[in-house]
Amino acid sequence: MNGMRRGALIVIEGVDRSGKSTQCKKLVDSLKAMSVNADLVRFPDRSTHIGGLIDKYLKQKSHLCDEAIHLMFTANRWEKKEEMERLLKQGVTLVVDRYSFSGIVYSSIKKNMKLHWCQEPENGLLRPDLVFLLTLSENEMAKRPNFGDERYENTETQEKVAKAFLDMSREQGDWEVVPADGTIEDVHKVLLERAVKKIAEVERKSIRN
Ligand code: 2DT
Ligand code: MG
Repeated sequence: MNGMRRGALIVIEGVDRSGKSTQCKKLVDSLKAMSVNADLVRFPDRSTHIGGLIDKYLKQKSHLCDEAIHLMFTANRWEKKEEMERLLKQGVTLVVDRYSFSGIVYSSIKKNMKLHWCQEPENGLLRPDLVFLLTLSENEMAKRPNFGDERYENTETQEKVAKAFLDMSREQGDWEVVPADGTIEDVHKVLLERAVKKIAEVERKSIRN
């Protein structure tokens, strides 16, 4: 990498309303304020052609079988891989709002969808350096009931998603489970501290697949 420092790939995962999007934005803003080159990425990226099909599906304006929509979400990550890799190599740290883990979790909780089958097409995408899983207590989840009317925005799905994320976190390195019941600022402080450490730790290492 002849002296160039690469950016870190940092993912934030969690159930709906756990504060992912807020935390992603704050993390990027704070990193920038510290003169760290950083950018926000979010999945699904609804701005691409594939993303448009995903958007219609989520808004319940179209129906797709579980396998087909799963592969669309994955394809939506594959189509961004090259650009993400280029940015990382240029030294830009990417803070990613949902990634493969949302893809695997939201699909594999469906009837007849096997975890292994869901995992397979994700292999070969860029591997994150750090994954934050924001968790909510049951009590706090019940206090944030403002669901929208997209698919998956219901209590039953969210409970399954929360459990599946926790199961997944036990099998992976590079994951930090962060209780997110607290204030936006408290959670932000934890994420920023861990992210800054990780950015320094990986800047001379190669990007992982
Ligand atoms: P947002 O509310 O964050 O826009 O997400 N989802 C997301 C999947 O089912 N598979 C995926 O690969 C990704 C990234 C989670 C919209 C919904 O899309 C789900 C919630
Ligand atoms: Mg949502």
